[in-house]
Amino acid sequence: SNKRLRVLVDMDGVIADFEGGFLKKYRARYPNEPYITLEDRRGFWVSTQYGQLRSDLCEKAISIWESKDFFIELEPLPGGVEAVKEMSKMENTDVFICTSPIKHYCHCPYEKYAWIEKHLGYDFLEHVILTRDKTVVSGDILIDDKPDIQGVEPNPSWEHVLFTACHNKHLPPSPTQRRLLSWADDWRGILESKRH
Ligand code: UMP
Repeated sequence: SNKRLRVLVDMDGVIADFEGGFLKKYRARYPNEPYITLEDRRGFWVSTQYGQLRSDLCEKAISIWESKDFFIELEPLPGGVEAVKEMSKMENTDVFICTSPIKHYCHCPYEKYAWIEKHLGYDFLEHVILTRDKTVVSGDILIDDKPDIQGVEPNPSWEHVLFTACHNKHLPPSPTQRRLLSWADDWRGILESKRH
């Protein structure tokens, strides 16, 4: 077919190192508190696992990503920015960054735009979708590290390709959910498969 392909790429845990940035700033701010290594991370919600470690650590974890400069200072994940630039230059391909801001909105939405401008360039701001509900966004593929993506639309148009992260790498393989192990994995092949 000659239809254009629309690719939605998540930000935190896919092109921006949320988990690494969190752990570094948590340990710096709370040097005497226990923490969870990236190797021991389980479950999408960092705050939930910290709350299970000790109940007061849930709000201490949240205080980290609610702080000014948390999102803008996240490091790019290996190969992510390069992959997004490459796919956006491909013929018949439209790429959007599709990311959920936290509800503590004073820094996060601004810093997400600033991160995109810094790493992908000013023109890429035309290709940013901030939404708390990705099911209402239409696309052919959504590359996202969250295992269960739900919202008001029960049948989203996109195929969710699970991007491997420290918190999801132990999940049993699903017969219905394809994975991208990293940006060194065959993302070009996944895009190609959706053009047929
Ligand atoms: N987030 C939380 N709590 C957590 C972990 C992440 O609120 O324990 C935030 C960070 C991101 C958002 O803003 O959730 C996840 O966005 P997506 O990766 O689903 O786009």
